[in-house]
Amino acid sequence: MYKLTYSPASPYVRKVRLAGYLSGLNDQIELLNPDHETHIKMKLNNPLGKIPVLMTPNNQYVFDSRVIVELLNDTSGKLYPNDDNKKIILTNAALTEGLVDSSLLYVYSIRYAGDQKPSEVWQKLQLTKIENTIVYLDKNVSNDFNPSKVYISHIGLIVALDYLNFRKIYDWEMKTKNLVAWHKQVSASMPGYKETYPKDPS
Ligand SMILES: N[C@@H](CCC(=O)N[C@@H](CS)C(=O)NCC(=O)O)C(=O)O
Repeated sequence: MYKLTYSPASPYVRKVRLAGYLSGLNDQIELLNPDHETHIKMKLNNPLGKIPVLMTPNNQYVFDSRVIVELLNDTSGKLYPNDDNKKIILTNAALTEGLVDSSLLYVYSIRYAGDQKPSEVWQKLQLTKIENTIVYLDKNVSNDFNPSKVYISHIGLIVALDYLNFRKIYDWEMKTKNLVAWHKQVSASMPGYKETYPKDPS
């Protein structure tokens, strides 16, 4: 069995879980809650103190989420093709990762402001990156979605869009007809979509 540090709200953990579903490896991934002794040990193995960390069946620790995705792809070959499209798909996935990074930096600007007011300059910087990326994606998202060709770039975008809604950071659905249609279609055919939808820890 693989072991994965779990949090129901983490977009990076969700990405790995969806990659597990798409790889057909979900049944082999045990989710460990934050208070689980092994979760704590695994997290300590990443000096950055971040999740996700994956423990392989031969007890190797792997992070971050991008490397875990690579590992799952090495095992399944299902997350990106090994041809000329690989770089395009990984570049698209990197863009969605940046969307999540900016979203999390926005959330942390509030969470870790202590008794200070969050920096408006910082928040505006992140919101501008988010807005520019959403406008770009609405223009460039493909309208001829093929359900048999779901890759890590699709997972990344679904995770990023749902996280924006979950944390109410930016209303991306307001002016993006293409992206809204894309989300509807892709989420309906993505294995594990509902099971992994973000929620606050209970
Ligand atoms: N680049 C990392 C980012 C992981 C990350 O930032 N995870 C968040 C949870 S969603 C975290 O652990 N935050 C705690 C911290 O930054 O100290 C990845 O792709 O795994």
